[in-house]
Amino acid sequence: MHRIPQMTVGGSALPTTAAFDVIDPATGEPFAQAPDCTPDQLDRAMTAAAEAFRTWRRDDDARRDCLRKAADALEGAVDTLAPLLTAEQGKPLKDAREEVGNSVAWLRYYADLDLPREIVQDDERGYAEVLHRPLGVVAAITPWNYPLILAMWKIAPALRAGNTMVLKPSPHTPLATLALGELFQQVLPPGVLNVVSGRDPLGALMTAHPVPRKISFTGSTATGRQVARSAADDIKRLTLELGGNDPAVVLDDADPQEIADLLFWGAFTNNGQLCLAVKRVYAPESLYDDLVEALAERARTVRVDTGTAEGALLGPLNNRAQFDRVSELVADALHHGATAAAGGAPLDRPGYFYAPTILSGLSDGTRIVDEEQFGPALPVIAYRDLDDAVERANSGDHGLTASVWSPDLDRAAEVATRLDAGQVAVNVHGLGVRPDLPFGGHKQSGLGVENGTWGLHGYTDLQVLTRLAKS
Ligand code: TXE
Repeated sequence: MHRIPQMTVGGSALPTTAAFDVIDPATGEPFAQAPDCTPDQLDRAMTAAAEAFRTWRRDDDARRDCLRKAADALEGAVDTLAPLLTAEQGKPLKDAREEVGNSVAWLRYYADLDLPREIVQDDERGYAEVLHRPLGVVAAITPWNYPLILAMWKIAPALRAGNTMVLKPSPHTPLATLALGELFQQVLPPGVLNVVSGRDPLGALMTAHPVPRKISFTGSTATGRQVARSAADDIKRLTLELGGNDPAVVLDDADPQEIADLLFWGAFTNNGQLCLAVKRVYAPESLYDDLVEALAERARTVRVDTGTAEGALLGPLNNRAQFDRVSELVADALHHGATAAAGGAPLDRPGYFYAPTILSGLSDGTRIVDEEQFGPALPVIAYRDLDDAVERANSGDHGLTASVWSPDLDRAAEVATRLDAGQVAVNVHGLGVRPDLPFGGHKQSGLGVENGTWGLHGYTDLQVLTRLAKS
């Protein structure tokens, strides 16, 4: 067993009074423990954050400075954080290192971001300015697919805007986030970032708690609904980043071999455990067999192994429930007449390993097409009429990201903007995930956006300052 990392409250470690097991997804066995936060300990974290807010809100330059120091500290800790992330999440070590690197980039982006004053009037009649005021304590709740970067999408803008935070990672992946809290004890004033861990009921306690003025949540649509209900009681501000069932629409002039690599990785990055992964492909009948085979060839040859194995490109799924869900959705598709052009079953080894799977011969109305699979199984659906494909791509309750694939860039862009999603892309999927662009879902994929100035403003309330001119 690894050392139990501590929760961070008020700038120091909070002694662990109860703990729960953390499972290694590559073996299915417990390999560490994490603290199980009690309601009393959560109160202490909220109080510490509320007290820190009094001074943290005042000095923007000091906040920028702290974020820069945090970025340096994080960059220096990649050799300890990345292996922890791989151990608890399952992803290959190089991907874990990249996640730490991206988290550093997000911190630096927000530290360097210039926020111009918004002066609407300044003349002989008077003065009017729109200010962005920090909210107070933010309760941040994150999932298990990208524990560090998704936490940083919240930490960096919320803190830069002058808020303080109580952060809770998923019980499946608490360790790297707890370690981040320990690391930042050295660079942030006490109480600015508090990190607690616990099972799912801790999330509900946080959203119902009277202290936070905002909840920032990334996770499933079902839990997002509960979070929104809970926030309604005292009108907490809310950002929800929920799931997606993202379509890729291939046009009839595309070359299957040309697009196969980027399309494959658009779907299988992080083993498909990515809100913005391609979750279904619509391909014209004329290209269908060639595209299925090009994708299947990549699925058959990609190296799946433990995250620490040299050359592994995909690891195991993160947890038993997700493994069971992917297994069930693929079995359901096969039962209803689909063909597995690649994969189609778990790998015969301990842990939550699943063979990268390409499914053909299925259509809308099959569960794996209509629901978010969040795993390494991609359905490819044939279409005859493009308008019909666009309509099917737009069906369902999600609208996170989408892509269109064609050498005719204007035609592809025209089709892309007919897709109902927060980000659309041409000949690539997910290119718009950057610190300086807004990321958020249409329909039930979310509420509000993260990243860029738009995301930062989500951690503020507007305040209008007016005065009459001197007479
Ligand atoms: O998510 P949950 P789960 C999707 C994906 C997956 C499904 C379930 O389809 O199959 O969600 O995953 C905390 N109040 N995504 O069950 O429950 C929980 O402790 C407040 C998409 O792991 O949404 C964790 O920290 N918080 C997603 C966080 O919510 C609560 C990424 C997410 O857990 C809570 C992950 C409650 N009542 C899964 N119950 C994406 N958008 O990328 C739980 N939590």
